[in-house]
Amino acid sequence: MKAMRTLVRASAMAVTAALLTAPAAAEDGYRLWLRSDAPAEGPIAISRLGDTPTLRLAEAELRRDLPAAANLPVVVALASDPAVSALRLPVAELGNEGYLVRPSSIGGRQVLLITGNTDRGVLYGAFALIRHVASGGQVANATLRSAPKVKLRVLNHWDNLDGTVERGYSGESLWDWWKLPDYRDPRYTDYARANASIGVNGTVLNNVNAKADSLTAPYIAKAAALADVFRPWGIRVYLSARFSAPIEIGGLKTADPRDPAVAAWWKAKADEIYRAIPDFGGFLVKANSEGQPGPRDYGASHADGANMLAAAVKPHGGIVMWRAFVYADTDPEDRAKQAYTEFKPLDGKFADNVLVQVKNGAIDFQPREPFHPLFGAMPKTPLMMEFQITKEYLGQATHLAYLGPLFTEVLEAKTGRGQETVASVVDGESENHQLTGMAGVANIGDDRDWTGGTFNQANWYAFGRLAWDPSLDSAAIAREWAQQTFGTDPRVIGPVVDMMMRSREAVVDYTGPFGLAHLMATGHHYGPGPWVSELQRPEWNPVYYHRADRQGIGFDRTRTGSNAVAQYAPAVAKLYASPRTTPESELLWFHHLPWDYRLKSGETLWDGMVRRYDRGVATVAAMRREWDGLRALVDTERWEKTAAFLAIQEREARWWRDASLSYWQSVNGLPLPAGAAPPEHDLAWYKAQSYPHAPGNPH
Ligand code: BDP
Repeated sequence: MKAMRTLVRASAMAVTAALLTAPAAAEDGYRLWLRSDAPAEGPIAISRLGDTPTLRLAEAELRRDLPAAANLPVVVALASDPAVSALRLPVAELGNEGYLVRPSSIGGRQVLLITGNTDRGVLYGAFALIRHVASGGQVANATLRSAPKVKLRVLNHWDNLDGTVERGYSGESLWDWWKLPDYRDPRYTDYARANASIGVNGTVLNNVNAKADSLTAPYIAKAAALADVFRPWGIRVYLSARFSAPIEIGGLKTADPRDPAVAAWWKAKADEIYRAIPDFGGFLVKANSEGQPGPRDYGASHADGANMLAAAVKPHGGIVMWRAFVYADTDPEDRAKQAYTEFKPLDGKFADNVLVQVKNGAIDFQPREPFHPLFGAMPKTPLMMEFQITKEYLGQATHLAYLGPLFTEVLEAKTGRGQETVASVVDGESENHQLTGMAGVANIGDDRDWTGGTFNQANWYAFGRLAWDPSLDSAAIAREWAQQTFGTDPRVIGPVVDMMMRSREAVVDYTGPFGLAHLMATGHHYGPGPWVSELQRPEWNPVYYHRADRQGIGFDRTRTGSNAVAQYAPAVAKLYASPRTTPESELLWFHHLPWDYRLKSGETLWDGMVRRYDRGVATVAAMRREWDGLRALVDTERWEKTAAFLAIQEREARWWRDASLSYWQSVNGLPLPAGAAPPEHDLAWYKAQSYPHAPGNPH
């Protein structure tokens, strides 16, 4: 009996001890990369000079996130504060969003000063210090300075008013339009905080496939409520505008941008929006693309449409982001050429508050695309980069694909005009544009961990960091994200960064190597469908892109084909003109080659393709093993979710490989090279797979 009592007491003590050491809540990913709690031993000395809502947030963030062990008092202050201006620090080059963090002497005391020319700059400085400390740096010797290279750093939410998200794989929309404006979910604040921590300063609330309703008074009031929440975090709201709204909600007979009544309607609409949202950012427009209305419906140009809207927001300081993602069913031209053909002649015709928003590649966010030929081709027009953070074509929510290398590969690409890079076009350096921007199609939803999986958070993070500074290194971003997300233990960080840095290339390998693209299934775009050929518009069919036949595979975009290569500057066009000088990673994007074409490795194209598919699957298997090794070092909930996702990814990588190979074999009749495993099923089986309820599908 006594022994029993002792045992009970002992186990009760064990439970109590466990409770004391366990975190207050399980780590479910909600806190993203901002994982510190208020220091247990009381906050370090933090003082704030000046008082604005944003300065107060900067102070609160430091109190919440800096470790108690920090051994230097911290002062947050505007550079214009007399105590700071007396120091004569080099603050001019910080602009209105940059920050400076450095040990200084204020009022005879040694402190760590966080300053900027605006309170937003100070807030970014506070987050920079938190990032520095969370990735292993010290408070005492922190010396950090940075100013954003890109002015508009904007998320594009493809969120619908009914709560669904087009190409969203993380639950429903974060915006509860129905309960807005009365109920402001605290999550809106957490969203703004996360964005501010990585420098995002704008958000387009609604889908580019827009409904006119979002421009009606009730929805303007709802957007205004969100803008109120976001404002102190330095974030402006923008709206996608449906070009035909004057007809749908304005009672006009036309939306012709040259009609004065249409222009007057938009002007009045802009005035109405600015009364509710004085710092409204402006409009994003998808026009004459995939069934959306636009100026071409009236024989007017994209510049006519953009400039008419630009005039409406101009008196209020607003801008228009006009998308170049256009292609038409009536146009037999290579889809990859159409945006350039349409927009290049308009260079110099856009108003000065218009940015043309260009996707990173000429087709559509594929796992790999050469940079869009418009970059470098419209020197008189600010071109805004559009990346897709949500991984529509890279395995959606469950595949681990860190997009940092995809983003930097495009940004670092040379346009062929001297030393110009895509980044220098986007950040304005190349042509000295002041209005610059980068957009990322958001991967955020109402899932508890925001993005449907821990590693998807890294893509949101990397987008923000690269929008701030497109010259950052993707591995360095992976490392700082991983340290903030999992802690600084090198036994974790090494494998995590390694997995991340291999992941995107693995997706390229198992979905379509050597520059193949657009091979996915129809509608939901989930899984393989290289055989699809019966869709109404030719360029909706994968066969349009790969052009595989008994002799060879690939899209000839040289002079003997569509001549899309001529859209690049001569130095780049020359490289792409020959398969020998085209990077092998982009080979079949530009060339139709025989299956027995000799790769640089000496093997045939076909053997090389099979090897890439196998390499992709093998890399995912290796990533799984690496993650397995971290079981004891990562909190259970996040570890298990990622482990389950990696198992899905490995299965689906095999599916992609096997389905693709069995289809290619049905076309080329070639055997697999020695040692390659035959596909698990026959082609008919792969073709029969159907997923009517896959998420993110537009409806
Ligand atoms: C494609 C998506 C489609 C979007 C379109 C766009 O499949 O849902 O509406 O891009 O960017 O990638 O407008």
